[in-house]
Amino acid sequence: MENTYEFLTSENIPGYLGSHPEISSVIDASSIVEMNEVGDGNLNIVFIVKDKSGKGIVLKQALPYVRLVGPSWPMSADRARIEYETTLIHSQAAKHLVPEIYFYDSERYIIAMEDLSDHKVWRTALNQGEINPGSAEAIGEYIAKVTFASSIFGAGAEAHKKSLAKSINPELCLITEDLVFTEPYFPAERNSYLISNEPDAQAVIADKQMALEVGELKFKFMTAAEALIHGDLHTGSVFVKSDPAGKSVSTRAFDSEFSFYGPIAFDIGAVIANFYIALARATALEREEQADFIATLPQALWSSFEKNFRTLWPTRVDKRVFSDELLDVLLSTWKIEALGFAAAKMARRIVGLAKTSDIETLDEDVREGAARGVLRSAQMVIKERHINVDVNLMTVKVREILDKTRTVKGSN
Ligand code: SR1
Ligand code: MG
Repeated sequence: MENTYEFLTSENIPGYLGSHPEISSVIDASSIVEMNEVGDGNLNIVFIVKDKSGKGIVLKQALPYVRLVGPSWPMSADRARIEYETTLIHSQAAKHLVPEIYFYDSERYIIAMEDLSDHKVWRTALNQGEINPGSAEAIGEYIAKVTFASSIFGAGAEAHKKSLAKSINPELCLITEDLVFTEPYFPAERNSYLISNEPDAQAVIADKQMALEVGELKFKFMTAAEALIHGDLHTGSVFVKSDPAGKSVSTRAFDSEFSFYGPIAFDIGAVIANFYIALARATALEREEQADFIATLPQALWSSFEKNFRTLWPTRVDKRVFSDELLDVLLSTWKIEALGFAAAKMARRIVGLAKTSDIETLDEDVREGAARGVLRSAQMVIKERHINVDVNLMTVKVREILDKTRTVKGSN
């Protein structure tokens, strides 16, 4: 049944929208002039649809398989429901930081949502050399608000358990368990990299301390049902809109289909990893001003998360055992975990399946050094996090590695 539903096409979209009168104020289905398939993720079909007055809507449909690989890798389309429900739950805590949802079609696994095409995917903006002050702080606020609200601190024991039961997402969690927490550290069929990076990938596989650290993080990922996290919060899952001076005026986290009850630090680490990957690109391309800016983002993200979580703390459900001292302990623990998750997310994007355009679009000669730098930084961060919990200091060390491993055009 799940595999037999009709997929969206530019032929059937006008009729489909016409059959949903509840969105008649969002878009005029009788005057559709543009339908662009823009799905650049690994899993779904995404159309941006515009009417003749310029009003738009996004239709996102989950396929019954992984788009990146094709029908040979079947995947439950129920992930669309997870994304829909999580976006609604997250919007209760941080409405201005997620897209608006118009409806969910449970028969065809389609989410109709706000057209944010006046925004840019943050990864694209960073790849183009942009500087977007304010977005790291906004994402720190998003993580703090949605995790606090869905945790036992914000939701209370019963609501936490009920929400947890509705949000289990075993298939997509398994992707993360395999691609982030297993395959990069062992010889695996789906791993790939430049031949010149073979020694770097082998060094990761030979790094027994790293494998141990990753094992601990994987256990945490699989068992710590702390809050309803986004689950795949990289810079490709964030939209930014900046004013002409570059200041972010709107930041939205989207694409939460990997959402489940997991460790709060996982989303923080995922974003930090992608800042370090963006830093590797900026370093490789000698974009010094941008690299200086990107280097401020990990701390900006963490500080905003901490500030927002601390602000919410007095509203927690049970103040007897969940004391102010406990909050300090939790924040220290989450910072160390976030750096660990960041390291695992860095390694996976270089060695494992599903890479990032930040690195992949670099010329091979330049890519070699950037990829090496990200891998060596991941090996450093995952171990140093236990003794160096200063995010800025960690970034300085990552930068030193990236500067040292940089390769230039014609170096091979
Ligand atoms: C097969 S899915 C590969 C990756 O794409 C998503 O963005 C997640 O990061 C996943 O690991
Ligand atoms: Mg995605």
